[in-house]
Amino acid sequence: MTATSVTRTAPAHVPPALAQWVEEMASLTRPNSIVWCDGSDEERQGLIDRMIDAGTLTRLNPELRPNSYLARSNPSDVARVESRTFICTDEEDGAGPTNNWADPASMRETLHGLFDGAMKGRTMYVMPFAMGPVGGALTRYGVQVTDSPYVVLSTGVMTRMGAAPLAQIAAGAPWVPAAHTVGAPLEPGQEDVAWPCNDTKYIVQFPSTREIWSYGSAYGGNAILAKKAFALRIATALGHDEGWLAAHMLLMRVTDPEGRSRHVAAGFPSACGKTNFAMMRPAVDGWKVETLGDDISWIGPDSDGRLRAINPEAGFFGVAPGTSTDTNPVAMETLVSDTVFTNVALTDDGDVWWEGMTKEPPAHLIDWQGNDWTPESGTPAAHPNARFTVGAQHCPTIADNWDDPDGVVLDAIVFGGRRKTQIPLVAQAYDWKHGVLMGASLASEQTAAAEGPVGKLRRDPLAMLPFSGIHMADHFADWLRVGGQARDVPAVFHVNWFRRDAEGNILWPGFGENIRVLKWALGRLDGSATAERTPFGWLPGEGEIDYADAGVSDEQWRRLMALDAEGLAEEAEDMSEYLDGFGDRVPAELRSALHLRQRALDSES
Ligand code: SAT
Ligand code: MN
Repeated sequence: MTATSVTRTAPAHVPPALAQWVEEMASLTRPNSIVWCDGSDEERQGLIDRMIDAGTLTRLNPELRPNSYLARSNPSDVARVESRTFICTDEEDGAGPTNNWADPASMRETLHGLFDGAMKGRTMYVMPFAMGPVGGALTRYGVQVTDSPYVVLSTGVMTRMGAAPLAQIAAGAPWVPAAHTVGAPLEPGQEDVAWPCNDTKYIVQFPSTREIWSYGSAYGGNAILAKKAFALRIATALGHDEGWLAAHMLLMRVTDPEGRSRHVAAGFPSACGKTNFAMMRPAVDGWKVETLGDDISWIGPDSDGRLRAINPEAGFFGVAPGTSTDTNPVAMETLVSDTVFTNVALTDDGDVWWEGMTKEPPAHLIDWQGNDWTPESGTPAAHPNARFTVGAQHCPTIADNWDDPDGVVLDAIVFGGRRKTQIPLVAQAYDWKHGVLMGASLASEQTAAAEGPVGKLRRDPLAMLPFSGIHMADHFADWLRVGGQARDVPAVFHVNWFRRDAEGNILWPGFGENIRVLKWALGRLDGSATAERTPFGWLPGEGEIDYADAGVSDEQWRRLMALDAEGLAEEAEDMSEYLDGFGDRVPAELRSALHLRQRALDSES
């Protein structure tokens, strides 16, 4: 660590406001040097070499897993920390009851104290990035500074990063500043560790000034600020002002045997199989599913008044445990090369392993903390939140229009949760308003793994519980408004792959068989599939879904689709109380859609 002077390598055409912000960040955090990232292969290779030297990355066996690396995080830095995530709206009630609010002025003071000298002994990387195809109408730009080369490598996979977005910013595109440090300054002569971080963590969004500040973590959404912090939290605020929606939704193209393609966005709470659905291999011949995104969609009206969507990201940051050739063969094929794995186990021949990848675990592994592991160890070999980071272009089912700057016209929206009881396999909303109610009512039953009573409903409105940068009720209103102003809205559906019978057996096989549900849903768009009106929504008409071919008996089908008016009425009452918690900002239209459902259920029971 010899260099103590700041090197300035700003490329030509850096706009003054950006140069000034970088200057301010440098004088606050006092790094040894500043590197402007260009997003090139050479830059990436240099970072990788540097991280291998530092012990941050281990090169995997190039014959088994070419161009791929393993990172092991500090055991205290393994996931997003919602308790340390703050939304600093000017008014306290601007953030709403689902967020941690903090006063912007005092938070700024806290952050300035923490960032003061925080990059000493390190390099500050400046990463201009685009969320969405560079130049696209829905695309937005950001610049993150960070002292973590791991975060640079990850951001290079998850976004379009470097020279091209910088050119857009230079041409006047607005940009969101995102300041990140791992909070581990190095004194002269002090040796670095493989995964620097700090026990104190802050992930802070300032929606009105469109700023992000993150301190102390290098893991996932805490540190790759383009992802949840920008593409969902700041983006909900941008969308609120500009008339579009940031959604926690996968995006896919479904093509029927006649060659007709439709685009579908789908939102599910975590642990409901979003990545599996986005990469589905259909069980019905002639149908094709292609992937445009697995996590985030930005949805907005085009000049014709139709709703279009893009995936703002450029890669997948997916949970590894549970991924296998049975559950998600497409993901397994995506990961054969060019992947950064974090907190998975290392095999003796230099490949990766995680729980669920194979039925039999290997006889010996190095676990995610770097210790010897055998099946007798009694601990997970991979951390449950171990991740793979891989570019979208490596996915064998990536759609050829996934990075079309115009995005794709949305034909259908699907919401879903994990529900053992009550909720039928599929239902169609009567209209957009009813569809927004379905999305706002999303909930999943808690599993035994989570704290709290098993089976208790955890509401996760629009699958956005930890991801809205504005008051959730205002976000509901944005959904109603964006759809209400569109000339043509996508049809909205609600699905539940997880219903069980009285004995606890799962009723629907899921995975590739889910195409049967999509087939009916898309048939509704042109009126070729019939439906029956119920208090929950439109249910598939008799014989519309060929469940027998999915191995589902008549009796199982009856249970899958059964509506228990009394149970659903209780559920509606629970939803009504839940909405009370958002106060008088809840849009009247949402209330009226819920009243309509309650009245219909009352007259049934
Ligand atoms: O860590 S991330 O926020 O990127 C992933 C997730 O928790 O969904
Ligand atoms: Mn997600």
